[in-house]
Amino acid sequence: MSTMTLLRNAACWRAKIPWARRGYATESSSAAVFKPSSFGQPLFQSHPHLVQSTELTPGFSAQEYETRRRNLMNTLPDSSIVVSISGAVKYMSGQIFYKFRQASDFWYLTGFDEPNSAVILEKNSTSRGYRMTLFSAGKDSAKEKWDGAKTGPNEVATIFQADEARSIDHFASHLRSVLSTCSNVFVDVPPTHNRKSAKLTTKSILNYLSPSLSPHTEYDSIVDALSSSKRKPLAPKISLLRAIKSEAEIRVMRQAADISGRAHAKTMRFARPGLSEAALAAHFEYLCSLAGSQRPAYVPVVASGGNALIIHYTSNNHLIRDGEVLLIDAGCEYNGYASDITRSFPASGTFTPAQRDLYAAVLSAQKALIALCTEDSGFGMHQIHLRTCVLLREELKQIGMDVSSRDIEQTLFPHYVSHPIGLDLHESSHFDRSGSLKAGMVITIEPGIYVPPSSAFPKHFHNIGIRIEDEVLVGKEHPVVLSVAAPKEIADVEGACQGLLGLEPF
Ligand SMILES: [Mn+2]
Repeated sequence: MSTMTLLRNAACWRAKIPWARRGYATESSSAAVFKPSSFGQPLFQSHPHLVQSTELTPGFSAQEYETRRRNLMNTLPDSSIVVSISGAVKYMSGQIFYKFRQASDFWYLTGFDEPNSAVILEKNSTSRGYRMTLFSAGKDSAKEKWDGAKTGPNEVATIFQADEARSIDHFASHLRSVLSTCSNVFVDVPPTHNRKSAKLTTKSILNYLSPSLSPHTEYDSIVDALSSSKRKPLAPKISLLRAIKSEAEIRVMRQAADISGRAHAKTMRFARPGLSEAALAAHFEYLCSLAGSQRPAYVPVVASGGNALIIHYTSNNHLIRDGEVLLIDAGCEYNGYASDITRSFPASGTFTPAQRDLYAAVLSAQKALIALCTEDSGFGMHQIHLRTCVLLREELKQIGMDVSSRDIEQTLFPHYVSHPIGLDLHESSHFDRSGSLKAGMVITIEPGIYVPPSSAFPKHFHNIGIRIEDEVLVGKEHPVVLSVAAPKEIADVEGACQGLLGLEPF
């Protein structure tokens, strides 16, 4: 069946059926879909249960990607080109590969979900403002028999709105040809390279893409060209755009937070003494996958009792005991976007008085901090962090724990209170922590208190770790908590643990 026939048939069927539910849809809409797909990623034509007719990738129109590229090119001087490289398939061991995940910046600019790809954007004076060339693996029937289809060059150009789609084999020569005509090349080290130690060279980029990409002499000449003062880092430019979320991004981030928040509530219900922390992690990830999440956004922390004092506790292999607090820091990735939520709850369903006091202290501080997440507050992330230390100290004093600022910063609350979140869990290392918050940013607010078994602190608080983390959309006047589906007030947390919230099964 030709692609055009396929497109027509899919569109025809689409008009006759009720709108498919997102995520784990089971409707008969799939009857119109030809299997296996002839595309390298879900598209409306191949996966109408995931992608709407107006969308390029789930949740996002082709226009959204065009706007991102335009906004980027508008920030660059004349005679600039942008080179962005796809992610690579990574290997667990030998030939055993991990599930592929696209590089975030490349995904942000293109919506193209195949490895072994690259895009070059050349700023020019056309009405579009730039010329886009998308390079990809293309069709290879022998390979596709093993790995599944890749999108063909004609479809790549049309669907992803490139001026030209070419084989990745032509990337080096094309790059070389455009280098001579431009004054600035915005390009980054591939994400698989260590940013601190790796020297930025085109050679590493090309090797990363494919060792057999082009003759060695061509590598060298491109490396020489890019070693000049022409070369500029691309990531800081894209990071400025990614910091402010569009309406579509906010919608998808809210869905991601909803999936994770509901999974937190149900995992509270599922938890009980005697289970392994691993069972809770499995339960959480299962619920997220079932709701349509593609992967966890990070390795979850499921820490019972004193394990919660380890900030990045991910062994998740102890048994849960009666009377402990459980700390779960977990979130899914949904349609490209991370979610990040932490909840602390009683393993047996009811907090002890000491646990309740400590929880209430952290909760009170957390809510006061969320109220500062507005543009009008004039606060920046770093000021919010400083405020956290003051608030936590005040709250602890009220529950009989008189500690110094030094105790707070070095022992009881040793991590930062916030990070931006979006396509990446920690959205950008280029984020200005001292700059004031702007409407449209999404950041986490995650104060915590972790009390070691030290005589410096009251014995009844020993080995309790509490962290409460929400995702907050910064508004001009009001903050919006995206992660509201996860119970947070003490009555709601205990209610969820005891099965009193009336949660639907999935
Ligand atoms: Mn976080």
